[in-house]
Amino acid sequence: MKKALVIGAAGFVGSYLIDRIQADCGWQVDATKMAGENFSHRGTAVWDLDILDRGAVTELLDKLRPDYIFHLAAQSSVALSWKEPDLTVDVNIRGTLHVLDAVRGLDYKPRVLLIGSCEEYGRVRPEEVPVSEETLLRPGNLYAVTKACQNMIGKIYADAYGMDIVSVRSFNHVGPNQTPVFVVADFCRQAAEIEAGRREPVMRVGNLSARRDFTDVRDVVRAYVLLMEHGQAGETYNVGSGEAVAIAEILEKIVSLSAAEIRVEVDPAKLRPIDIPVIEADVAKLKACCGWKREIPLETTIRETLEYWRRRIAEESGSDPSRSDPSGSVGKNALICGKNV
Ligand code: A2R
Repeated sequence: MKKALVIGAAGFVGSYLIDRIQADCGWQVDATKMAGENFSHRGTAVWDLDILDRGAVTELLDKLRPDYIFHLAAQSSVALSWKEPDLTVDVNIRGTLHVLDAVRGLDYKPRVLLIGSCEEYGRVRPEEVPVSEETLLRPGNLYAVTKACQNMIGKIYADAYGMDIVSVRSFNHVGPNQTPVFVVADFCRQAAEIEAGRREPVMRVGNLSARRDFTDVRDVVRAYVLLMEHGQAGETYNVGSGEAVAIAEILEKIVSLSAAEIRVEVDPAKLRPIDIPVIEADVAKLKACCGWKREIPLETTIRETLEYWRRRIAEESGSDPSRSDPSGSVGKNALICGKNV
């Protein structure tokens, strides 16, 4: 039986990815987490691993000898990268180097999938949208720089050492269980807290005009598995829906799904030092490689994410979520988001 290793499985994507691998591939799955993290998954052996510990990475790979390595471990927040530049550079660049060097030292050639980001494209010009993999990288923040660097290291290792490395640039992925550092989860949590009476009826938002390409995390991990099976070594593939949506539209959808009266206010703390107006994926290369296309509409993802936060807030406060929205999920008070900003 083939063996897959998911490095950094305790984050948002890990469980979804393992579910997909188990459903589609029949591979044995091992996973790693940080020592302080709580993570378990049915049918999966979980190992503690800090990718900054070069020796530990080598030791684990020698022991497990996986055929497929999904490298998810990262400092994945743009916002945190402004506050913790050392950590971001260390984990995303040095940590990746440790993984690739450990793979290089093996006496066989596992396939590695490196997970990059649309942020690598950075200050995309209007004529470059939708963004293909060949677009010049102009990273606009430190997280983006580290992911661009990871991608380049992957390419160098694939070419120089003949390693079997495939890279992706993932556009925004969303869904239940994402940390509210990210925008859809943040808005859904705020809406659920307002419905539950746990905060004043004001949604605090950052830059609403930015347009981003959002894909359900379950569609994203399906692309990862397909690329692991069919991607070309040394190549990079965009993973996204191919359709950018304004943050304002997402906010409007969430507010319209909410049972509560919600006012919208800009919170200066949520405005990033540099923001980029539009990022949208050209996914022709991904489609040509493995026939992937989005299956879950954004509206479904938003609805499920809001439901997730309602359940979570209700669990935290020991109350029944149906009391705040007797109709189920669709609310009555749609609000034009720009209006109150
Ligand atoms: O930062 P934590 O404690 O949440 O842990 C994250 C973990 N991680 C590490 N793992 C091993 N050694 C390290 N030195 C280290 N530092 C952080 O990687 C977290 O459990 C995992 C990444 O999960 P998330 O931050 O939730 O990212 P997500 O959404 O699962 O995305 C996975 C990949 C990343 O490469 C993103 O940059 C890309 O997809 O969008």
